Amino acid sequence: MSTEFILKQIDGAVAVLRLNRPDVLNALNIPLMDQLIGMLEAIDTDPGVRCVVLTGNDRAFAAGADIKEMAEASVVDMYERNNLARWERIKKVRKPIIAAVNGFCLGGGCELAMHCDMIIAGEGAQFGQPEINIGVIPGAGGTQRLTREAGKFRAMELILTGRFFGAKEAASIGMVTRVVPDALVVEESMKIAKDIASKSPMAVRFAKEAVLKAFDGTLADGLDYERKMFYMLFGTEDQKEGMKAFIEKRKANYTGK
Ligand code: DAK
Repeated sequence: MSTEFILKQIDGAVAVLRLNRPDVLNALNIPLMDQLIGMLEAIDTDPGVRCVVLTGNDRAFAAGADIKEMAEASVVDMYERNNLARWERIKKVRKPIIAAVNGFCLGGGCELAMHCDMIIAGEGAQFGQPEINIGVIPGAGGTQRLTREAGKFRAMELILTGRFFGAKEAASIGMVTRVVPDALVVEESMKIAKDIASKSPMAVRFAKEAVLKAFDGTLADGLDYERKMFYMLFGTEDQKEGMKAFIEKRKANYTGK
């Protein structure tokens, strides 16, 4: 079901979630974040949904956290709001999330896109971590995630100047999966989502977990983790079905078992 700030649509095994505060360029206030997290967590336990497309509108994916909600806050207020816990919950969603980005994707909006597993951007999309312009710094992982993609020297320039950068530049630093014409952003994202939704759900889940391991800990830990996940998939019917289908030259029918 849709909520005030998140419109939900189901298309086969793909859920499309649309951020919906158009008057303020989808600024991420606490109710929007709570509604988004509630929906993602419900989807995570819904066997009917295998992939999520998260999008905004033509003008904005999201122009950041809601500045009006934070402007007068004290350190204690910010601490009590415990926003970090909200972002941690997004990080824990196990199903793949594709960010379909048009327009502004700034500050917390850019960090939200970077919490997703892929970013499909329209040619006109504008990314940025402009927090420095309002006297703060990225607060939802931007200094870490952007730096891992862009490297120290490019991330430093983007974060210290807060300048916006386009989809092509974002792709050149590795934080955008693919740049497509603006009008095709959701369509292209849906194509990828449907392709993912046709795979073995367990294999998809383990693959996402294993890829994300590359960002925590050491290479050796990541390799060890990947190997264990790989072996575990041999306990699923989908692995048997997938390999059998290959040998029999037919399309696999994955059941998630
Ligand atoms: N917050 C609140 N309202 C916003 C907003 C935002 N981030 N961005 C835009 N709006 C509102 C504008 O105030 C305006 O509202 P009205 O004046 O009509 O009431 C409406 O959206 C349309 O915006 P503009 O009139 O400004 O539209 P323009 O096309 O002229 O400019 C713009 C578009 C995107 C260049 C401009 O709106 C802009 O610079 N927006 C702010 C971008 C920004 O600085 N974003 C970063 C915000 S700080 C944390 C987690 C995350 C964060 C912090 C902590 N924890 C876990 C602790 C994240 C922080 C941030 O994202």
